[in-house]
Amino acid sequence: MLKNWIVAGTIMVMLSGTNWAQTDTCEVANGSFEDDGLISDITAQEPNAWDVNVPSEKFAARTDGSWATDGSFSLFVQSQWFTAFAAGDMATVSQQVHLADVNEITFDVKMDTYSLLAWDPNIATAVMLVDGDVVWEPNGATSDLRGEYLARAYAVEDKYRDENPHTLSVGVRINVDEPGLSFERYRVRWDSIGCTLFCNGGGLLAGDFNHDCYVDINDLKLGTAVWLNEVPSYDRHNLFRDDDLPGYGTVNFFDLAMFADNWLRSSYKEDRADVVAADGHGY
Ligand SMILES: [Ca+2]
Ligand SMILES: [Ca+2]
Repeated sequence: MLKNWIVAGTIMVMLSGTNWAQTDTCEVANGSFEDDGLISDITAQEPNAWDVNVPSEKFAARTDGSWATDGSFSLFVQSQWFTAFAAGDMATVSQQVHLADVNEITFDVKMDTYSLLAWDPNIATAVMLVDGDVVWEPNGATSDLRGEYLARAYAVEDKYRDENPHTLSVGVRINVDEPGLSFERYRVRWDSIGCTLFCNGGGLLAGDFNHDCYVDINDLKLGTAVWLNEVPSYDRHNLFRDDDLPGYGTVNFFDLAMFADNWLRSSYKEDRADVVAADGHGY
């Protein structure tokens, strides 16, 4: 009996020393939209765990098998055509999540148009929101948003990392007033929505480019490899963004200063104090 307790205790110590995700505090229910199979109209039948907010005169949404990165199904949301829109019109699905120890919300998105013409980012976009605020949308520096956005992540900002439930939403948003009739359908597919804990929930530090919970020589090597390069704003090496031009940043001394602030620091939750956290930009 005593021997069993010693074995169990040893395993618990080993587990507590790992930085693997703790699924009990990081969960998006039915984040892969597999629970229900095909739903031809989610305003008539909500996908398990998700609340639907899809104004059906302007949008349509379903779960289907036309594209999936996990399992067989994904969420498909599209704008209606021959319809008038106001800037800010949205179609979303939402659920309550606990983010206290969550560092990233991860997901895959595909965006395309019915006509196969370019997707102008000024007209519409895919959006992820927390508590109604947009926290991720694809980089607007491109003139055509069509494409697959795989293994994307929103780094959860500290303001959401508390004990309160927060509303996570995904969908599509119209960005312009379209008083006449729209002759395009903007189509977004979402799949594999999940979450990640880093460093026992302590989060990643600015400059921890290899995600091992320390800022050290290995990260410096990764940073110097892009030194003075022009990179997209969301690039993880672009730590300081106040000097960015729209859509682009340069990895320079401003970024190095933030990197240096975290030099040789650990971000394990138990070690964490007065550190500079990676900010909320996705990558
Ligand atoms: Ca799926
Ligand atoms: Ca590191």
